[in-house]
Amino acid sequence: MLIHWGLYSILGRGEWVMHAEHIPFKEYAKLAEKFKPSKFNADRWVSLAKEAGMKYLVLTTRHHDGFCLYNSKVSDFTSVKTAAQRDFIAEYVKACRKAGLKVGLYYSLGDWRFGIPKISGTPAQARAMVAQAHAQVRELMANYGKIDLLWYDGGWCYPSLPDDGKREVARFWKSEKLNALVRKLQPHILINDRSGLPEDFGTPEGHVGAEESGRACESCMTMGDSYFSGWGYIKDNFNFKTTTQLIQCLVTAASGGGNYLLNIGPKPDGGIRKQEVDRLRAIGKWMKVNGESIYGSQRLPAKQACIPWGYGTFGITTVKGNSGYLHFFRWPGETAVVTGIRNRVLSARILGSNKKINAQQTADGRLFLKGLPGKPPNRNDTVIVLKLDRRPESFNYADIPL
Ligand code: FHN
Repeated sequence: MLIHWGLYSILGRGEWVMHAEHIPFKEYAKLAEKFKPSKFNADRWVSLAKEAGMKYLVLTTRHHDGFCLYNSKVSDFTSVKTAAQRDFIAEYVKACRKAGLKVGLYYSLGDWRFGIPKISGTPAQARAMVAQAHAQVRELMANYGKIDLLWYDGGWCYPSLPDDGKREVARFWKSEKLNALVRKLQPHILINDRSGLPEDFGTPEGHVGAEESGRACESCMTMGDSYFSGWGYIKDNFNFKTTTQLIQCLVTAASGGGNYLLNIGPKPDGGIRKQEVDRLRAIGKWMKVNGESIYGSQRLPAKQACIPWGYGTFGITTVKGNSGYLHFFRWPGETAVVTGIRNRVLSARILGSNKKINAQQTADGRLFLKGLPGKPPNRNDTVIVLKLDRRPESFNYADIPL
């Protein structure tokens, strides 16, 4: 679960509202005197993530607007030194650990109060912004116990990144030095790829992507519409993705061996919108039955994956060990035909049922699954698990006597 929450939530027009509406900082900063979230309860946020089957959370410690949800000694623009008088990050990390979930912290390197280098602001302001980033990342890594994931953002500083874009960003933020400090303070931590360095995992945004084989990947996405800056609370935006779409994104990420980081934008009082709660609970209900097809999923080795199983018919496949999980987004009725499987199928059954399915294979690699229910047991995604004779293998097109 990714959570975007801060002063911008009060205005209810997305997390970029200060910049997008050219709100003078002095005017925007007054919001801090109204930020007294009466319904903020970290345990409730964390338990909802757990109910959805999620294994970790990532909460904004500071977004581009500069307002810190934690006790920073190098800024007065924090939730501890203004009306709320609370260290929300301290409450959040405690709740994650109590629930047995991993702790992720989102930190925006960029801070609009210092301008945007090469667009606005002076070199002195740019240097001060870098110094703030190093000091605040040190605070977050040193003062809040074991942190499992550091999710940088806002490293972009340029209107159009020069050819060596990422290296330029890493040079500007002194990211090698910064991340060496992070790993010294938190030796086991995972760092994302948004400080200008590749570090531990890639972060496709707004769509499900994959990194080159062997590199970890985490696709992040809003639950509402994907239009720009839909991560923070938007009061009157009802363009939410359906539960089916969200589950299909989760499955697609898992089919590539990646994670899916799904965002919510809590209301200014700390409450969570019904649209988000309903979808998280529905995902959790599906995960209770089908989680084994997601957790620990691997990716078919690239050389073998030239025919994704059942390509173009029922949906998508996730694999783990000697099992293949056929995710039926479209239900075929009483008989399904699945192509591309090179393995011998030892058994087949619908997850959530103990009833074995009649599975017959032909020499040209087609699998017939017979005696299925006429209607899909789960309209979002019904999963059929195949126990296989060895690690999953696909046919190549050249092998198929078409
Ligand atoms: O500008 C931010 C945006 O507000 C949001 O935080 C997303 C989340 O991945 N990251 C940046 C846009 O890429």
